[in-house]
Amino acid sequence: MNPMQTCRSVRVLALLSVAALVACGGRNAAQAGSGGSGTDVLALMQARNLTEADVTAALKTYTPTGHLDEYYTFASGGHGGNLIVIGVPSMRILKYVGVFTPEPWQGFGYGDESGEVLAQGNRGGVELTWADMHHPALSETDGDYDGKWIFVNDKCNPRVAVVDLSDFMTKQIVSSELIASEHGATFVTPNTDYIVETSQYPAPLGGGYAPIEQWNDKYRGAMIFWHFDKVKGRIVPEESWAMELPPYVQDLADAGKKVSDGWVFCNSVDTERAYGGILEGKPPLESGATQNDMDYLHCINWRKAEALVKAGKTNTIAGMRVIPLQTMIDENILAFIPEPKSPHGVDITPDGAMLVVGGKLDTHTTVYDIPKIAGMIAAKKYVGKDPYGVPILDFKESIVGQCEIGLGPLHTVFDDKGFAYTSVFIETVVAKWSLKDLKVVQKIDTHFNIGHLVAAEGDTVSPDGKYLIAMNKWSLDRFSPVGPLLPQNFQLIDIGGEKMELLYDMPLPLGEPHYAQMVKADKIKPIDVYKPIGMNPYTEAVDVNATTAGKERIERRDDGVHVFMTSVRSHFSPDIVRVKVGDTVHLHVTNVEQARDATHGLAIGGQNINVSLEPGKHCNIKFVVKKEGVFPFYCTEFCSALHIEMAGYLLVEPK
Ligand code: RUQ
Ligand code: CUA
Repeated sequence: MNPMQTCRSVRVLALLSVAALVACGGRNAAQAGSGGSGTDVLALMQARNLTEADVTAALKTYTPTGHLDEYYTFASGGHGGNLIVIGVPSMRILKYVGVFTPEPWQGFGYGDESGEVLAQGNRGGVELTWADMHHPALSETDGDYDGKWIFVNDKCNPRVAVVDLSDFMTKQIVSSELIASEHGATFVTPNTDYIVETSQYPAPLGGGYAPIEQWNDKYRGAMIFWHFDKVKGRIVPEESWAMELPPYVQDLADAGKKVSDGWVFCNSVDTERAYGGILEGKPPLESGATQNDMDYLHCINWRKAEALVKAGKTNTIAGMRVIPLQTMIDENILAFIPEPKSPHGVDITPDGAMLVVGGKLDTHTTVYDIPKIAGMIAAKKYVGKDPYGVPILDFKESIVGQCEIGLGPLHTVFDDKGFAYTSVFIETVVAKWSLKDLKVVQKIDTHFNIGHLVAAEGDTVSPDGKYLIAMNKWSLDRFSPVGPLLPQNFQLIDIGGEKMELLYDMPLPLGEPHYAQMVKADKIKPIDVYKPIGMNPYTEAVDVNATTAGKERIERRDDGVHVFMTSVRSHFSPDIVRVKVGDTVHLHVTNVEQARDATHGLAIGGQNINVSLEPGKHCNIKFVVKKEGVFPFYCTEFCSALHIEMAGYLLVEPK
């Protein structure tokens, strides 16, 4: 060991003895500092080739058994169509929540009413079992996360889902045929009145066909404002509305807050209105859409738009009330501002006064001055019009300035000390910069090719400035190889100190997650068990078919055989169910347990049925028995020593 290492090791020892001192309340400080354990740590460090920085990072993230995490991170599950719940700083995965995709462990989509929720997401009569989830958004009150719901989107088949954080279950999926794809979703207005969903690739509004050569006239974008009812905890499609936008490829969006409350901003690419056609002698979209130096930042006064909807100034397309583009222009609701080449992220500062745009092919982040923009729009200080007549503000007049950040800035999040953190894709770093003078103060390498990033409460009115996760697209040599398809790499970074410090690499072997939300753990208050017994999570009331112990029965009715069943460690009652081929079986199962974690599962062979019965939960399962036979059913959760014995028979007799 060289003297340098010795010196470092002594410091680590000191660090460890402080940690030990804290841990044992100072009682055995002397032993902890000088005993055998210290020497073991040094040996361990050497054996595992760990540096002092490694040990410090370990101390900042290691979470002993029984200790809970400080934050929850809700990450999109990308192509998995599910939501991933991760504890921070431990980076332990706590749950996958089935959203757009069946999830067998939760019984989501395998027999009970969850199938109806999933089916709400079918479009045009096509059953969809995957999604491209991008941007989860937590519900907000006054611009701060309130921990009640989280909304997620599907970019490919434009849909929005509501996940209830009281039981971490998907309660609703909505979708409109108005648009054919989306990306600027989901973003909530500061009091969760609306969940914003913006189209991405233009198409004829409401579906249907138009030749692509008629792009300029027949293809359009749109922004949907899904109204959220906070009492019911559901989106109300009838109270939702949309606005027509020109056929530029609209990208990310963000809702104003505080001084900018009432505004929504949205990026676009492809002001050239290129649409590809490689074999038809046209440039591919990637080059066709990047001819111009500037694209258009859309500034939308949604409060004014809402008033127009109430005044009935809408057309109805695919069942959705839509404000026509011309009305948007006439009423001064939509204005454009040039924004540097191929913009991507648009992120509003915690005070609501500034807007940061990252240009994928630019070396700057551009910072816009929202109150000034609002003033210029009110005064109609426009310098031009786009081909559709949308007024344009002057670029230089609209900005505070630009920060020289590096090649390929994408997304920006904030801390509580006036700093912004931008993911820089091509340079593959997180750049920390000051909102005061727009100067970079530090860059930290990511491994590799960072896409989105998330900071603790980093897109609210009061960021915490503690942790940041770089959500990297590539992981190359970071993990043991698993074939050509590699996991994503979530890198936890400490942003609490003056310098950013890398703490932990977490492989995420599922889909390509795009964005996440990180919320203080004490804001999330899930229930322990369903109470009272017999609760149906979808109606949020005791189910009319809920059964109590002693009332179990089988009734043959006109619409089929109704089985009123209970589950309790370690049996189902009834445990023998006799039906005939062709019968419709209605299984009404109540888990009458109230002990925390006493979950049972109910799987029936040959029927594609597996439901999850958390304590107190009631499930209604309906299926038709198609062939005669003997079908064992059993519990799929190891609930007790006699779990294997928690079984029964579905006996299907011939007709
Ligand atoms: S967003 S990084 Cu940038 Cu949908 Cu994917
Ligand atoms: Cu109930 Cu296993």
